[in-house]
Amino acid sequence: MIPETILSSQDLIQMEDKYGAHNYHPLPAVLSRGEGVYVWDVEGKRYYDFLSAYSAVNQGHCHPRIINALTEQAQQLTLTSRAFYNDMLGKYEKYVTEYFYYDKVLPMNTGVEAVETALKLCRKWAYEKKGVATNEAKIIFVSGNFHGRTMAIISGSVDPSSTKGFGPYMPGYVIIPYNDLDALAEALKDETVAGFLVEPIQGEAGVFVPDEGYLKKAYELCKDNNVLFIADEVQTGIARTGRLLATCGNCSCNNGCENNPEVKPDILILGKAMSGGVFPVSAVLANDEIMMCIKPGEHGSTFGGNPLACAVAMAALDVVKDEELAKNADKLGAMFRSRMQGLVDKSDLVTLVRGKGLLNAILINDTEDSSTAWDICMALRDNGLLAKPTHGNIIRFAPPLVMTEEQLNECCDIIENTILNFEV
Ligand code: IF1
Repeated sequence: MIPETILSSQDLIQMEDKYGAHNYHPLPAVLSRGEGVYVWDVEGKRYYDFLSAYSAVNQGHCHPRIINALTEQAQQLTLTSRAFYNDMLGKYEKYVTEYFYYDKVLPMNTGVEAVETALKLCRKWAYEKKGVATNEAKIIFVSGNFHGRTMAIISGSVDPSSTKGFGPYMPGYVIIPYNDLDALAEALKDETVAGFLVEPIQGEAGVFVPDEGYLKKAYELCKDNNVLFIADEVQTGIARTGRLLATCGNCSCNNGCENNPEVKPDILILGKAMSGGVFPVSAVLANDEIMMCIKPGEHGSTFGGNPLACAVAMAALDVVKDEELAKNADKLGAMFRSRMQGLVDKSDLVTLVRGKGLLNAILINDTEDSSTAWDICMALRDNGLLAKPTHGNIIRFAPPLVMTEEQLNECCDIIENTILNFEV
């Protein structure tokens, strides 16, 4: 064992570089502690976290209620597998289905597993209920999507960094442009189409918000054609965009919009903040007509729905409601975009701000292959705020939703000062 005390940030970065696969390119900040909206590096420097582990830490780092649920349950029972019953799963299933207004849940661990699960469920439904001929079912993806990194999921991606060198790909997909209802209507003419998979806001694409009404109309088109509308809310869900789900109506009632949902996905996919970033917890929700198409032995996971995950997820979702995080994200998001709009007016470097709730991005006035956005993120880091560029010239801003107005204003000051003092 190497004694912990002698390892600097530089040592730890070198260690990862030497012993870990090079499948990421992290910003050089080596974090060792987190609390609420803050993280600290190994040298003790404090930062505002504006990534929130890609929206997994909506409830803030190490939320005491969630950590308490974790440690209490960890001393009782952590895993039984689904070969036996346990005293947490049923309680969690009741809790989560009532929370999101679905008949049933299928618990998984990571986001991509939940997306795979949703696609399997959709295919099964196509053969059992819609009457699609064996092995003929198709699923519509949209370009610019990000749903994870397994072989089945990258097969629906158009991003070369996701796909190149990993073929052959899974058949049975149709890829159409995002935010294009005509293309969807056209693709839906094929009667073997079983499902339409979509992110309500595209995260990886650089926080791309579709036109007002796109989701609702897309949903109606799916209904007209007996096609399942599958929402990947792994990133947009759990209050991130200023409502519990991004598919909810245009309000911040924080109660699941059971009365008047803008769109009620036939299959809802959740992950990330289901656990407040404590533990991998994902879920697929659907009503009986769809979910009951999967029978015992046809799908599962050793860790899916384990007692620890159940305890953590219930605490994490309690926090979202009790602390009214959707409302806070809605209010702070509007403040953030208005401050950033001010920056767009003042600086030639920032051309646009977009987003919803606390899922936002700014566009940097430079080419995709320039290092400007990265360099700005390095300067932000030096000034105590962590964010990451995407697509070279976009910076995503997604702080924990437990932020206060005062903290948000301080963060906007940091971003403003950094950018106004930045020299290309
Ligand atoms: C990484 C982005 C975020 C997702 C949606 C499923 C998954 C994700 C809508 C899979 C994952 C991540 C993972 C991440 C980068 C990232 C991301 F930049 F690609 F767009 F969040 F902003 N559906 N998103 O966004 O979930 O299996 O990872 O739990 O590090 O690759 P997972």
